[in-house]
Amino acid sequence: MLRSTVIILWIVCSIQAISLVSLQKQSPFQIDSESITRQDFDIWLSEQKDIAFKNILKNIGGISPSLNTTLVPEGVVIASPSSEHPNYFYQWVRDSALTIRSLIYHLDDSKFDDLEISKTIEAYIANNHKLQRLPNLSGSFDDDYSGLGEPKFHADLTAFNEHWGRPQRDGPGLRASTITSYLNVLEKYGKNPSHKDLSDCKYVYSEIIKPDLLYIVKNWNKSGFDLWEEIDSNHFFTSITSLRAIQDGIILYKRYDNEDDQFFQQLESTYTELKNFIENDSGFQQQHIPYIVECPQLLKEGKRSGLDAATLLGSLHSHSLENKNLQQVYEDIPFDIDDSHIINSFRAMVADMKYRYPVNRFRTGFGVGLGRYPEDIYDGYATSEGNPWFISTASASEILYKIVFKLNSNGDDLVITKSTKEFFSQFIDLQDSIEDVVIQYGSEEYEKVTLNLMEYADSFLAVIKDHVDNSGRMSEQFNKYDGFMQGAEDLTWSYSAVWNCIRWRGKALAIL
Ligand SMILES: *[C@@H]1O[C@H](CO)[C@@H](O)[C@H](O)[C@H]1NC(C)=O
Ligand SMILES: *[C@@H]1O[C@H](CO)[C@@H](O)[C@H](O)[C@H]1NC(C)=O
Ligand SMILES: *[C@@H]1O[C@H](CO)[C@@H](O)[C@H](O)[C@H]1NC(C)=O
Ligand SMILES: CC(=O)N[C@H]1CO[C@H](CO)[C@@H](O)[C@@H]1O
Repeated sequence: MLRSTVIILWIVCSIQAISLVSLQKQSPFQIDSESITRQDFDIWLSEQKDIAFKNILKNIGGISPSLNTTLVPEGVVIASPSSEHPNYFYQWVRDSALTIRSLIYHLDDSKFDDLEISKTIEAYIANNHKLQRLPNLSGSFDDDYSGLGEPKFHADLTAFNEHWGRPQRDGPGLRASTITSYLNVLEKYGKNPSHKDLSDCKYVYSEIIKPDLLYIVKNWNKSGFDLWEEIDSNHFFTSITSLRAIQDGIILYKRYDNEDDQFFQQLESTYTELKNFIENDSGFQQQHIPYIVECPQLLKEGKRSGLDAATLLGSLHSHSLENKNLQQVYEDIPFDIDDSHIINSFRAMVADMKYRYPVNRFRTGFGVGLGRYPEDIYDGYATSEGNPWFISTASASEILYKIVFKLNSNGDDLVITKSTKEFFSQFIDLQDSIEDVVIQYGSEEYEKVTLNLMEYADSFLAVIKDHVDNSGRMSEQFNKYDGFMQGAEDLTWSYSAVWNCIRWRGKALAIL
């Protein structure tokens, strides 16, 4: 933890007359000397980006210096090396797909000049061909692809046959979109897969991506467990990431297939129906609620507000600003990062969690640590009280960097409407105008909003800086009272989310 946070803690402890002994409590990973440079934000960012990437690789079989490939074969992404209290030593379809995306971005950034990484990605793809076909408690491959809804497997590529929240229907779409991104990168650099089990791109499409798409076609309107594995219902994250996968499928079909008319029609009608579901029938959008309701059933039952970091993650992972072409491909998918519902989900999360989590109270006016959802009671080991998470905090920050990037790279005017006014009034004086305000691209005001947004985004990364340990390591959560990390150590997804965020900061800065 950063010294200033320690000082704040000191004040809190003094006020509450708590023994200063509590300040001696060490983060489980604390080492003797400070090895990261917290006092200089820019230096910290570049160190932390590097540390995050190295720690992603440490959790992937084959490329990891510390994992035994008998237990964790090449290309297998474990969620965390923690095998007890809690046991996250498994491969989740979702966590793996999202983590591999970071590797794909890195590979593209390197102009496909990192063969160890492409080898790892291809091993991941080949493993998933096996996982798809493993009979499991969600079902099997032959039985209508129902086994593709299985959320997690043992690290050694065998089925996990114990009680769990299953099926989780986001897995097939996330995996299909991740592998699509890899095929796109191969195309871009004129490459072919080199893994012995992946003969060519068309094979990857028809044997691995297509079954996942068929799963979505058959199951998109059924209930399933959410990304937090708790609630069997309809979920925004699942629906929006599945819609992206179907869009990916439509493009891949034209590139590699063109023979299976019936399948193409299924993709097109699923796209239309799922989009209509998301926009109209699901209840994700409701008339008097400015934010996305992640799980409408829970709102209806009076159990939750609907606010959830899953909404921010869903928006981020169903769109792309990697290049103009991809931006266009996903343009028709609703709820991009600059949509008023996403912006208001962000705003409402901040408004809630700023006071919900005591560690945030001293950060008045700036970024705060964000958790999963206000009603959360999972503390990383069992149920007690929810805490801020690295994934949520980094994703919020990434959204802000992407808003800046999208506006400035397109040279768009910033149009502030009634529904985004409250958010943008933090960055520019909007007086009491009731009409839409248009801030012209290139104007002085535009630059001011841009810089203020960047500063605001940075202030969320600064929260992360204050809560990582002295080696830049990250667990799942940080305690809402004392700020020390807890939950699964070295959570792969934490590293991936923070790496993505720092990468987007760089991309936004580069175009300003
Ligand atoms: C890897 O694990 C296997 C199975 O437990 C064991 O037999 C082998 O010795 C281990 N290899 C190394 C290098 O530790
Ligand atoms: C899901 O879609 C199928 C096919 O269109 C339809 O038969 C079924 O009634 C739908 N189920 C729900 C719960 O909407
Ligand atoms: C949602 O409903 C509106 C109003 O009925 C309609 O115009 C729109 O096309 C629908 N969206 C989709 C994706 O069908
Ligand atoms: C429906 C189905 O095929 N279920 C199988 C899931 O996997 C377990 C063990 O791997 C089998 O026992 C089930 O029959």
